[in-house]
Parts: sequence; C-alpha cells; structure tokens
Amino acid sequence: MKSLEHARLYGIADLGYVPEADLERVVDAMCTGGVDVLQLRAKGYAESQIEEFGCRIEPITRAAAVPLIINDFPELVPTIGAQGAHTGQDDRSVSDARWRAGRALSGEVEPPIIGRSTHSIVQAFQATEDGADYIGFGPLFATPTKPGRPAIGLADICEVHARVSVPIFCIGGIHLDNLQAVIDAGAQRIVVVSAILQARDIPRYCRELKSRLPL
Ligand code: TZP
Ligand code: MG
Repeated sequence: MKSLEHARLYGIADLGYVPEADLERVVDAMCTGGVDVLQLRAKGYAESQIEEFGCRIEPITRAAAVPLIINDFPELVPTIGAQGAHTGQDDRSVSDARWRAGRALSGEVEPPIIGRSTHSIVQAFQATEDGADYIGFGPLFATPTKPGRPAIGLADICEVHARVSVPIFCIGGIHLDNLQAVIDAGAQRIVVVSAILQARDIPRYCRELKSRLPL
C-alpha cells in the first residue's frame, strides 16, 4: 500500500460529480493517473449505499495499492476493507473515528488512517493534537464542491507547514492553472476533486498535476 508520507496527490471520488454507474471506471482512471490516496465521498447517500459503493471500488484501489479513505463513516472502514476515514470539523472526534474504524473485521494489520478537515492554523494544530494522521487545509479558493465554506486563501500555507508535522493536503478550488501559485505559497500536497472528475482524460490530468508537484 502507498504510504501517506510519500503521498502528493489525493483524489476524491465524489458522487456529486460521478454518476453511480461510472464509479468503477472513474476510480480506475484516477488510480491509473497515479493518485496516492483516494477518498469516497457521497454526501446525502444512506450508509448502506455508501457501503455498497465502497465495496465496489475497494478491489480497484487495493490492486493499485492506493489507500482508500471513507468520508464521514468510519464504522464502514472494516466492513469495506478500506484503509481509513476522513472527518470534518462538525463530525465525531478523531479518537472516536479511530475507535469506530478499528480493524477487527477487516483483517488489516495496519492501523486505520484518520484524517481531519481544517480551515485555519488553529484547527490544524488542534487536529494534530487530537491525533489526526493527516489534515486537509482549506478551502484555499471558494469551490462549488463545498458550498458555503469561505475561502481561506494562500497566506497561511507556509506557517501551517512550519507548525504542523503530519502531512498537510491543501484543498479547495485547485486545478492545473492555479497549481503553481499554490505550490509557490508552500503547498507540498494537494487534494483535487472537481478538476479531476470533470477532466476529459482523467489519467492524463492526474499525471499533469503530479508532474508539477515537488517530490
Ligand atoms: N473540503 C474543503 S474544500 C473541499 C472539501 C471537501 C472541496 C474541494 O473540491 P474541489 O472541487 O477540488 O474544489
Ligand atoms: Mg464530514
């Protein structure tokens, strides 16, 4: 399995952009393009439906050695055989998510990966204190993928990297045309949702993003 430490490009298979029937094709394309982590995000869907989506894509991410992260439902991690869960500021705590994602049923030997969304340096610091394995930091730019969440801009990227030691994935409105500005502001790792999912050639778009990220 690819390690979080070496991860640069984090992709999200978001059912807000991916038709249900296309899920396997899109996840396969993202893995082919070289995403280092892949999250399943299905806002508004029932838990049972998310479990089904997860079980459909888990063989694909596993074959590609890409860690599969489940958004919002840590208790589905063992059922699906995923590698971890992602929690937002309004979700359950990191430690609760970690407990729910415990691997009793999955047969995995690695402990689950628990990520946290953060929108400020204070939240980023708190998330690491709380034991998050990685954080999302953003949205850097306003984005329709996360409506109602104001942009935080690029100014704090350097400082958050200086103060936080877990992997930091900058997120929100990132695409090929603004990536250089994000990198110049100090980003080392990124999450990209809509730009990848709306690309005509997903593997190629992922490769382009990765080729511009510092190693
Ligand atoms: N959290 C902060 S911004 C965001 C999430 C889930 C969405 C990012 O999506 P996009 O389409 O890459 O702007
Ligand atoms: Mg959430």
